[in-house]
Amino acid sequence: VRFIFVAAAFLASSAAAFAPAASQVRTQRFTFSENNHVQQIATPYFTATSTTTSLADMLTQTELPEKIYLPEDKESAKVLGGLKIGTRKLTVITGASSGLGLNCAAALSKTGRHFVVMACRDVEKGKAVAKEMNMPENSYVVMKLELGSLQSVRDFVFNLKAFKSARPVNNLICNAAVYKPTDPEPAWTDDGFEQSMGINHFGHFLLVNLLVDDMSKSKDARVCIVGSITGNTNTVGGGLVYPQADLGNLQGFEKGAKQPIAMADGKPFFGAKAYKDSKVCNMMTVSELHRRYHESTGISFSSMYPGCIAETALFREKRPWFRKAFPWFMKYVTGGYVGMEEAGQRLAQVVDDPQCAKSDVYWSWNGGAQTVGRWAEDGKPRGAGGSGGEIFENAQSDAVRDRKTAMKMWELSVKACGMT
Ligand code: NDP
Ligand code: PMR
Repeated sequence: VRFIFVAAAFLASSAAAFAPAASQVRTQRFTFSENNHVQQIATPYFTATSTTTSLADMLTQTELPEKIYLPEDKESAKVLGGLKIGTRKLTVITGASSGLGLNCAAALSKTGRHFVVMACRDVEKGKAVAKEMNMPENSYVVMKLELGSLQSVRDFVFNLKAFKSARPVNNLICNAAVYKPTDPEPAWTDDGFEQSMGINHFGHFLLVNLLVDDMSKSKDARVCIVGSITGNTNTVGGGLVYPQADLGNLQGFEKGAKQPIAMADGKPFFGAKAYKDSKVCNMMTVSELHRRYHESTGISFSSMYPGCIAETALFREKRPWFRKAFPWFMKYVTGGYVGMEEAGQRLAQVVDDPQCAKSDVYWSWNGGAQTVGRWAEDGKPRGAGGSGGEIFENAQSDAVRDRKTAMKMWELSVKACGMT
């Protein structure tokens, strides 16, 4: 796979987008009222006639405002969304401004097979890091998405639809996350969810649901929600290391999952556990999406564990000694360490490789130390995820596969996100 990426990177960088089919391109100018809603639509201000610059060039150079409110009429929507993606797949990835997401976005953009929408909470950071990673121009766009606000999720979907016009989204990767192991008190999202659950689960839950319909129009559409070994209690990392993920009977979700309720099980706030619980919800969402929509839409839903990417900003709250020792421990003791670049390629593989078209799979890689004893009773290999491994269909813990809890989680998440 790495081979393909490298080869495709060459192709992507040499392909000069495409010659413009139409010679005239217009975009619309909008003025915004105080609450950022469109007030007045001015006449087209950008008219270009060109046979030398590609259409894609012109339109990616046109800055997209954070919020675009389009008029109802389809003609204008078509013009603003006129960026030519060509035959490339339209791939949306959240949290593309750092770590796994950024490396995945870079890997995909360099294949020449994907036009990447980098959905970032900090657009300027997204643009800067995309440049640092040498992502080919015209292979991506950075759009605002703050997952800690359901309104921002809705705005993002609105803007994305305007931007891409009628063309369906091919791939959606829900990658963004926060981990708050040292916070003594919970922090809250705009909607009053505890942040780990709000950002990692609820924001993505709404996002996927808002895009399923659109994605059903594309062939070989894939949704991947990033999971983790630490949310699976059938692993050493998730089963032996305190605290374990446990949604209980979802008592906290039943009470609305909002301030002052911090945990899914309704118990007092525990940051490290909140992250692991959110990963369980991520993985359960995948199996419920599969059950509800795979047959009717053809979309493949999957989750994955990239390996322990011990040097990412996910561990920003951890003390300096931990951040130093953790990669070493993962490399030399557990064998579960994987570098950011390789992890990014793994995530990219899940949406790009024909081998990964199957739905309802939890993908993992066999690198590093094998887990042994009761963790491998069914004889299935359970690699710790370290570098150099082969992809395989991993088995999730019974708690993650528990249908009854997954259905309840789904229904309560629908309510919490105001989708009823
Ligand atoms: P990073 O912290 O490097 O990346 C997280 C990304 O999420 C960043 O781009 C961050 O934006 C973004 N993000 C955070 N909060 C929000 C928000 N409110 N709205 C929108 N975007 C937000 O961590 P990783 O790359 O390590 O994590 C990526 C995924 O991989 C996560 O789902 C994590 O659970 C999973 N994972 C990670 C493992 C690891 O060992 N690191 C192991 C297993 C799974 P910004 O750049 O602005 O901070
Ligand atoms: Mg863990 C094969 C053993 C293994 C693997 C694959 C991981 C992955 N971890 C393993 C074992 C251990 N860890 C052991 C034996 C210990 C006790 C020393 C240990 C400790 C530990 C800590 C304190 N591990 C951690 C932490 C974190 O703060 C990380 C975490 O839980 O974040 C939620 C973490 C992780 N260990 C992993 C992975 C992948 C993580 C990080 C992130 C994640 O799940 O997203």
